[in-house]
Amino acid sequence: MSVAQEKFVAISGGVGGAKLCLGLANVLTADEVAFIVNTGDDFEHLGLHISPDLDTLMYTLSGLSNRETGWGRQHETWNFIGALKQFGGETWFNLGDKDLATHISRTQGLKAGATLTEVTAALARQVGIEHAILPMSDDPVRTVVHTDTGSLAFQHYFVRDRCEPAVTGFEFSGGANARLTPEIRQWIEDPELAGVIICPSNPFVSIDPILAVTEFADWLRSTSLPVVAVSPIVAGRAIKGPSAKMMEELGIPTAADAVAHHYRDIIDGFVIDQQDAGLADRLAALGLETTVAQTVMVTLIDRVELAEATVEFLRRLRREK
Ligand code: FO1
Repeated sequence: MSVAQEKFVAISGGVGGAKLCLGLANVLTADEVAFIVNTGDDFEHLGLHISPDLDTLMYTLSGLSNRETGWGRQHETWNFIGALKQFGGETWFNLGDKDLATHISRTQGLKAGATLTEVTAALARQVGIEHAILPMSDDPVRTVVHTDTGSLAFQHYFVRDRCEPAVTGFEFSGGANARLTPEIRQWIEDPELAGVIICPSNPFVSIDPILAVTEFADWLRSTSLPVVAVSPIVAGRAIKGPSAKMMEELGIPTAADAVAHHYRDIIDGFVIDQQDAGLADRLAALGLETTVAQTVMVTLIDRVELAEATVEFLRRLRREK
């Protein structure tokens, strides 16, 4: 008889989300938490299938990540991209020599007929990760960024054009037909599942693509389990990345409660930073439970403590349901 366990799933994309996932991986075992990750940033580049958010989480959980950028590997060298430049190749997307091995291994696995979930599991295992890193779907979903100067593939917007164009909207092509994977289904149908965490990722280009997988969004909206989100906005600013800039361009107030409003039909609770404690009343008006924590994660302890506070919040909501 297995000891009755509580299991959780966390949905994440980008560098900010990966920080909380690292905290959760330090608080919960591989049987207790799984990470459902955005693949809307994926693209074919130089003949390789590149999955940036899967790699950011893999490198973060394994301790291999570049601490300054949050993406790519530490102790990286750039001989390949330097040589490619000499041949006039595309060098706007910086591929480090060690990082290249990840993309080549993934591309070979996919070409051999493995699913993105299977390839990701093999790579993660080979760098010593026990927790499940689950792509949101094995079917392609691609984030398209609509801007005042036209539509852009995500990496063209984010890296090549450095998030400069003003966004007018987003599209997640393939989302409607993208199926949930058996691996995710196993976690969300597990009777021991106790709650869902939306990590402090960019709501528009890291979380919304995951919600574009219709089967998953339908389950999130219908589950009686508590769902909480951790605000990616603190005191009107994004910790990292273009979340606040996008909100301004979309005419949305750059405030934590505006993010809660964005998630209003799927969340029961919202985690805000101490600096935003004054927003608790506005969140209550949205019908949301709120908990105040330090959501700015600088150290590993910050990551662990935010993870603990978030899990405790879910437990409280579960008891109150
Ligand atoms: N982000 C950049 O801003 N510049 C880059 O040159 C870059 C290269 C890169 C290579 C591999 C990888 O996995 C991620 C990379 N990223 C880069 C981050 C990438 O754009 C991600 O999509 C963002 O982290 C947003 O999720």
